[in-house]
Order: sequence, then structure tokens, then C-alpha cells
Amino acid sequence: PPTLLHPDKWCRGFNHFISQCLIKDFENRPSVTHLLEHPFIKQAHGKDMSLQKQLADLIQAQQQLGSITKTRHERIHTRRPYRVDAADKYSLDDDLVNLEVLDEVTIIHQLQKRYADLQIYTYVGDILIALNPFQNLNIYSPQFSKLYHGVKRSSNPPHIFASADAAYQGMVTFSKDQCIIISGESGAGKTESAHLIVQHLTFLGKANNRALREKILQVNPLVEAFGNACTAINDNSSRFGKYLEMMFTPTGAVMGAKISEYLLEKSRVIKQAVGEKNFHIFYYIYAGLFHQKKLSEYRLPEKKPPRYIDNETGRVMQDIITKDSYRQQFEAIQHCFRIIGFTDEEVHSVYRILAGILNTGNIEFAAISSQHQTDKSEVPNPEALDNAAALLSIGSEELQEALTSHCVVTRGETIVRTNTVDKAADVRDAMSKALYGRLFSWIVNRINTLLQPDKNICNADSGMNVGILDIFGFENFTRNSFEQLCINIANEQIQFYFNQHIFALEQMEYQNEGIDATTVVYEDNRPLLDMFLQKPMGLLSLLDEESRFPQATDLTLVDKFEDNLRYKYFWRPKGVELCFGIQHYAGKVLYDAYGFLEKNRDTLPADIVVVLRTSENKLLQQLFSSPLTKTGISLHSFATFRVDTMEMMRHPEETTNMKRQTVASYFRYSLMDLLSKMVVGQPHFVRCIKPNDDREALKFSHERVLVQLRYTGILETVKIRQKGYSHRILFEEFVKRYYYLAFKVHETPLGSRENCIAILEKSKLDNWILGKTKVFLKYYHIEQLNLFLREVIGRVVVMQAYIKGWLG
Ligand code: AOV
Ligand code: MG
Repeated sequence: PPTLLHPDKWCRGFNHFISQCLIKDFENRPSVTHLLEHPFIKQAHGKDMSLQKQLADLIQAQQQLGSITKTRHERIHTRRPYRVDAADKYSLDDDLVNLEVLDEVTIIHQLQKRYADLQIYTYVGDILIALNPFQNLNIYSPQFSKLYHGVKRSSNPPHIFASADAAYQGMVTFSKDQCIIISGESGAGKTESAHLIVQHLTFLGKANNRALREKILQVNPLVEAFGNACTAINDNSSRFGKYLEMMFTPTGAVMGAKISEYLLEKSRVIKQAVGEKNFHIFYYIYAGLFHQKKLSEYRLPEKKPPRYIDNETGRVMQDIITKDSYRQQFEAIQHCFRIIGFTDEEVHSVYRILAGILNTGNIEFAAISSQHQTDKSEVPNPEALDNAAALLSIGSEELQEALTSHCVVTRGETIVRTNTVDKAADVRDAMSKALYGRLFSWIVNRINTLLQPDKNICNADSGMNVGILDIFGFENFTRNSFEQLCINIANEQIQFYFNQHIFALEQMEYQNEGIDATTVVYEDNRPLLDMFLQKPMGLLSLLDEESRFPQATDLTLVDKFEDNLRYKYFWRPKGVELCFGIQHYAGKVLYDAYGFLEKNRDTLPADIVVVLRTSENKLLQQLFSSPLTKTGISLHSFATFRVDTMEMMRHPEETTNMKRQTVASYFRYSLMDLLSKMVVGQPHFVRCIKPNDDREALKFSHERVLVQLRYTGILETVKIRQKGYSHRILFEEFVKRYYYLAFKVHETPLGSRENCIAILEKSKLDNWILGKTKVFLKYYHIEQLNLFLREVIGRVVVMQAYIKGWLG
């Protein structure tokens, strides 16, 4: 046995001993009896039981002190860089739910501190918050993929891979489809997160078939080249919504993929706002074809950029064709096409159609005035017209005819009417939009065909899938048009789904525990969604109704809105006729109604369809030959009424009910379609947050983050928990943690309901609730309980002094 130490030394030795125990065995705190049995202590105090008792108290107190200091210590030392080693473990700070004080200031502070340490991911319970780092982090390598493979969430710091892993594990374990819903405003990092999830899922899905894995990884880059563009907010902004389903065998091997696309912003093809660009692919082909000296083959002018990609900022041709990144992207896209399995002929046709669209945009019209007709137009300079016709493999004259005139059928008779210059230009642009929209849908469908599960490997019906939703984020520009309205309504619906789900879960926990759920109040955006989607008086229904009147104008539309939308979320600013404002869940947006009716009607004259159907280009024929089916055209869809997810689960068949094809009615259909896919799966939420508007690394704007936390419902969830019972602790755990406050230290009380009550009563707490298996506590109960522990610490100091004196 060790010799008795000098009192001073002993005290130091004692403390050292305790701390060693605490450090070595922090998780399983050393039992008091174990400590009392230690020869060190036995020898120091002989058989004096009263002293042993006091010591036991002291040890217990030390343990509590230890656990508190340990927590503090961890708080101070959260500046852990991500490392691929086992030592880098989960910390309490990784989940905001562990915070004792849940309020805006604390949460912001916490996120800011983590962001400064490049800890961009944080949990709020099962939700992942992802702050955009605006810099490349070295945390997505294969080593990281291995780290987040089938492990407990608490084994590693929060990570987007952990969310993918949770979805994958959920799918394999419970044989249930999963969906990962990524939300956040424009530029917050949704698309990047979606890529990372696909990357990790292909890793987890251990495809023996390397070729398939390669194919799946090329899907996002390919569709994004056609569907993403540079906006004022994001250089790679998604201009469509995308739901990517990865399909797995029952044992979890990836076997295929499928994309659904929603609401492509086709208007971008013909016009872009100042400082914005057309879809990426146009610049890529320009630079790529220039490099391959093929511009003339595709009849693309080398001197001046075509009108569609030369917006008001006056882009210089040299900028486009010599840009290395564009050329590299072109090569990457060619690679994607090849890997996924498009034939050379198909790719060639795609390029011809794209070049055809660019040439179409250059067709100009002039008025022909004659005695009888003043509303006739012609194409004075046929170069662009001839180029477009050649690229689209149609007759030049027929094209001119279809652009400058239209047929009207009255009482069985067909009359040809001429188009004015403006009307001809509108027809030209409508044709370009239709070409692009249908081309985009065709590419998506082709990908789906090429990536559908091999029936020899597994019957698709017996498989399961993980869906990843990446839509365009909430937008608020200086000028907001019809596209922004649709985008923001879609975000509104996703937010509603989030609220509903989180709330439903919360409710369920209370119900399961047999607790009256009325104590939990939450605010949702349902009235706002009703304002948009209700029939027949919702905003979109009113828009559809007005679109049916030929005499209606954008002004009469806004008047109609004003007369009918008696909601506090709607207002009409004075002095600006065509404007109306909406108080969205994510902020106030002022919309400019100019062009709303036209955009909603989205008409493509039959004359144009007829001409395009005569094309000798097989692909083009295909685009226009089929009737307008769900898959045949770009879905400008989404639902015109609020989709109640619970309702949807009860009546899934309603989703197949397709309505007339204004943009607004497609919008309704498409949102229903999306939601119907989502509700069958177990959802996982990733909430992307943009830390600043300057896209700068390490810059954390308090104000911006706070706004996003508020509207994404993070703070709302926190508030719900504050109103409700933020801490739900299993009886056993509770007794283990706090028994010292009501029982003798050497006792080992059972983790029973009665013992919980004993502790709570002894601590003089009220307003707590006991469920069937858990103690439900408010955050201040925990504060109070921890305060008692702090008192214990005070006692320790006194006792230490006492022991010192006693020994001396
Ligand atoms: P979004 O999808 O949310 O916007 P993105 O995913 O396109 O936003 O992200 C915008 C930019 O932020 C990217 O181009 C990257 O430069 C950067 N970024 C985002 N996440 C990361 C990350 N994890 N690591 C490094 N850089 C990142 V929109 O589609 O506009 O709503 O319609
Ligand atoms: Mg995006």
C-alpha cells in the first residue's frame, strides 16, 4: 500500500487521484464504493466511517464538479479542426438541443463560434444546419466517407455525410423509402449539399457496378449545365427544382436513379436581368465549339454574341469563347453525355437545337406597310432565319410563315392572319422557350431511361429509394416577376411540410407519453399558402381566371388580386400600378406583375408546332410529336392549392389528377406530384444557411443568419420546445444523473417513476410532467437542477478546506 503522504501532498495526491479516475473513466463515473475501497483512501482514514461518509460526499461532489468542469472544458475546446481520427469525437456543442439556454442570442453565438472554427454543420435534434463555408473544405474525401459509414451519429462531428448515412441506414434497417429535403434561400448551399449526399450515397450503396456509380455521379453536373445559370445572387443558381431518387436493392446496393424536374425558368432563354446570364450550357458550347473550330458548322457567329446570350451588359465575344472554365465545362459535359450513355448522334442533335435556338433569337422583323395592311411583318435579313431553319432541319420559308402569320379556324374555315412585328417577335421567343423547355425535359427523360434499374439485377418494385430534393431557394431581387412568385410559393410549401412534420413528430412524442398536447402551440404559414392556393379565390386561381379573358391586362389582374385577396400578407403599394407585395414566411417581396398573364398562358402557336413537326431532325420530331404529356414537356407546374401532407397520405390517388395547362395549373399538378413522392418516405431535413451576402469565407453576418434562423423555423422549433418541455429524459437516466439530490450517496435507487418524483419534490421543483417513460422538464428546471449541483461545488470547496485543516 502507498505510504501516507504529507497533508499538503496528500491533498494534491487525492485530487490527482480523483481527477485521474474522472478522466480515465468519465463516461462511467467511478462508483463511490470503489473509491472508498481504494487502499489510498483506506490507509488515510482507517476505519472511521463518519469520515468515510464525509469523504464519500466529497467524492460524489467532486464527480459532479468534474462533470460540470468537463462540460465547460468541452465548451471551451470546441475549436477542433475536422480530423480523420477516432479522437475527434462528438461534442455536446454539436447539437443545439443540448444548450441549456435556448434563445436566439445563444444559438447565434454558438453557430458563429462554430463557423469561425470551420464547423459548418450543427444539429438541431435530427435536423442538420449547414452554413455555407464559401470556400473548399477538406472534409469530403473518401476517408470521410468511411468515417460516416453506418456509425452512431454521436461518433463523429455533424456532417452532411451523416445525414446521408442516416437516410441510408433508415432505408436498409426499416425497409422504408427515405427523402432528404434540402432547403434554404438562394445561394445557401442546397445544390452543393445535394451533390455531397449523392456522392456519399453512391459510396454507401457500394455499387459493384462501377459503371453505374460513375453514371449516377454524372447526372447532377449534366442537368445543372442545362438548368442552372448565373443570377445576381448565385453564380450557379438552380433555375429548376430537382428531385433525384436513388434506387437500392433490399440489401442496399445502388441499382439506378431517376430525376424529376420542376418548373424550369424557361424565360431565361430569351431574356436575362441586368448582370445575369443565360443557362450555362450556351456559354459552354460556344467556348467548346470555338476551341474545336466548329462554330461555323453550327452556324454560330464568331464576332458578335447572339442576342440571347448578350444581354444589356454587352458581353464581349472574346470573353465567352476564350474562357478556359467554359471550355473545360464543355469537355466535362461531353464526358457526362458519354458516360451516361447518350449516343453521338443524340449529342450532336442537342447541340444543333441549342445553336438553332441562339440563331432563332437573332431573327428580326420589320413592318410592311401597304395600303390595305399595316400589321404585317417580314424578316428583312434572312441570315439568322436561314441558319435557324437549317439547324432545326426545317424549311426556312415555312418558318418565316409560321413566325409572321397565324391560322384561325372559324366555322370550319381556316383564315390566315398576319402578325405585327411585336407579335412575330413574341412568337419567335415562345418558340425558343418551348424548344429549350422540351429539350431539357427530353434530356431528363433520357437520363431516366439510361439509369433505370437493370431488371436482371433486381426487380425495381422490390427496391427502395432515397430521394433528394434540391429546389430553387427563396428569392427576392430588385425586380421580382412571375418566376419568383412560383419559386417562392414552392418554398412556402416546403416550409409548410417542414412545419407539419416537425410539429407532428412533436405531437406524437407527447401523445405516446400520454401527455396533453395542447400545451404546444406553433405558428405556421398555412393561411399564407391558402391565400396562394385556395380554390376558387386563391391568388393562382385568380390568375388563371384572368388569363382566360382575352381583354384582361396585367393591371386588371392586380386589381383583381386587390379586390379579392383580403389577407394581411397582401398589399398594394401606392403609386406603382403594376406592383403588389407579399409578406412571405421568409420576408417581404414586391412583385412586378408586368407580363404575368402572358407568362401564365405560355402559349405556343399551333403553326410553330406544325412546322417543327416537319423537322428532319429525329430528336426534334420527338420533342413536338407527342401530345403534351406529363413527361413530354417541361413541367411548369406545382400545385394551386396547399398540399396537406397528412391529407396526401390518405388520398395519394388525387395526385394523378392533371389539370389544364396554364403555368399555374401545371404548377399545382407538379407540386402535388412532388409532395406525393416525398410523403411516402421518411424525411430528413437539411437547412442551408447563408452566413453573408458577399459570398465571403469566414464572414458571419449576425443579422442575416438571425433572419434565416427565424424563418426556417429553427428558432420557432426552439420556441416550441421552450413552451413545451425541451428536456425529455428517461426515468433511469434521470435518476442516475440526479439521485444524489434526494438519496444517500451509497444508495443505488432504481430508475423508477417514484424515484424521479422523489428527486423532483426534494428539489422543490414544480410544473414538470411525467410521461410513461420520461421526465418532461422545462429548460429552467434543468437550470435549477444544475444550480443545485453548483451549490455542491461550493460545499466541496468548504470541505476541502476542512479536510486540509483536519489532516493538518
Ligand atoms: P443553392 O443551391 O442553395 O442556391 P449552391 O449550392 O449553388 O446554392 O451554393 C452556392 C455557392 O456556395 C456554391 O457555388 C459554392 O461556391 C458555395 N458552397 C456551397 N456549399 C459549399 C460547401 N459545402 N463547400 C464549399 N463551397 C460551398 V439556388 O440554387 O441559387 O437556391 O436557386
Ligand atoms: Mg441550387
